[in-house]
Amino acid sequence: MASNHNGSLGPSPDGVSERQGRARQRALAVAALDHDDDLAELRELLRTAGVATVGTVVQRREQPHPNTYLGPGKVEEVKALLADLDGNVVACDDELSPRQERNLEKALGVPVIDRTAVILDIFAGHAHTAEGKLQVELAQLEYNLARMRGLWTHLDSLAGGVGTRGPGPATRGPGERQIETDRRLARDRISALRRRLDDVGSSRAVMRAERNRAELPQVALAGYTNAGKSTLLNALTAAHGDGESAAVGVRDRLFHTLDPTTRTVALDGRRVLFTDTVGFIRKLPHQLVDSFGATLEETRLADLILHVVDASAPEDELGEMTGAVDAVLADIGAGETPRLLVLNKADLVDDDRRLELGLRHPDALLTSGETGEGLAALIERVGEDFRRSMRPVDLLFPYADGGSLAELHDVADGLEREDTPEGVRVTARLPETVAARYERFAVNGRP
Ligand SMILES: Nc1nc2c(ncn2[C@@H]2O[C@H](COP(=O)(O)OP(=O)(O)OP(=O)(O)O)[C@@H](O)[C@H]2O)c(=O)[nH]1
Ligand SMILES: [Mg+2]
Repeated sequence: MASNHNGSLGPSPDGVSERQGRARQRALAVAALDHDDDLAELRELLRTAGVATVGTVVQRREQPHPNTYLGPGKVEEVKALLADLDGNVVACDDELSPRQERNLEKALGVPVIDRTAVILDIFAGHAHTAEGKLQVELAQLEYNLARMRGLWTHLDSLAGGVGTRGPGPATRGPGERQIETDRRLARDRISALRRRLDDVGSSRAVMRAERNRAELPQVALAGYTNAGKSTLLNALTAAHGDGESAAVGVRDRLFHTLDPTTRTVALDGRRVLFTDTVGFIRKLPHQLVDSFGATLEETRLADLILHVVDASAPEDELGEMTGAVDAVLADIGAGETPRLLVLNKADLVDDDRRLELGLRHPDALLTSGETGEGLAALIERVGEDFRRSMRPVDLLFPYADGGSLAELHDVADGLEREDTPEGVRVTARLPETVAARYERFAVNGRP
């Protein structure tokens, strides 16, 4: 029987080995890096995409080779290893240029996929809502559009072979016309997708405007994929929610959550909205950041970001993960939003490491979505953050705007009201961001 070359990954519910006995796709994972690495993350990505990893090759070099990603000697080594391990695809840990991809495929004789293609493939498999599917398709099309040159060369040489048309240097072969058609089709589809996403985006904006009218403070759970964001949201809503919402899906696989979910959480008498959304990763494909703009907007517009990280990861990995998340947050325009570091999966951390984490991240909170440890402290801390940002407001609500006043009770501190001929005069303390939303009711132009 064929053996499972999955190494330390072992069988899993997603494991290809379990489903088919032998994986159809058997990848050799390769990387050009300036440091040593066991490519654990790339293997995990491949596993999530349903591809078995039969071996890994890391070449230490400052920069990937411009033509072939790996140097010529390493390419030969990979070729030999593919034969030894019976691999049928090569997966690279970076996004390849179309040229690198083409040259590598030619040299190795097997399909070459890059990190971006693997991530896009996972997203495609995990998208459930109409919006999620549109966003992923857009990202995939943009990725493919840059790569159709490969197809062109291939078709052109094929055409020359069958002799349908003289492939002389001045003539345009059928391959070239084919690629032009493909490109045009892809561009048309891209504009159609953009338009549809704009429509979805504006209905999302309407929903958001409705939420904003409720004036509730908004907290976004952001962080590396698989850090436990959805588990935390479930634990928080179970303990402090309105008791009405279904649990968010949780699984030990990368990018399980793609679509944002918002839940109400009670915070010493006031209500706050928590949103769980798509996770980030190192070298997150820019096509995804672009096409997931509407989804990431939820994070960008939050009053507070809880940056959730898997505290059971070794220190250097933890640093890399938080760095990657900080970079994406800056990228999407959320760099200035107040942020709280949440070290999750505390139940997997021993006493020594707890001490070290406390010293290295004195402002962070240690939580476990699994055992509930630290959740009360987290709620307390979020409340404290909002209270600290509170400022006094002096507002006048015309009688016609009674609704807005009712909602104010949910978020205000020390609210006092007085009926006047012009409307209800209110003094209270409000979180800074919420106060800004009430600007229009300010007395004397001073909220
Ligand atoms: N031991 C332990 N496991 C946890 C904890 N929180 C989450 N997990 C596990 O970690 C895995 C990922 O959890 P999720 O909540 O799906 O993580 P996520 O950040 O939402 O992941 P994506 O949506 O894929 O980005 C699941 O197998 C969870 O059961 C925790 O506090 N302790
Ligand atoms: Mg999730």
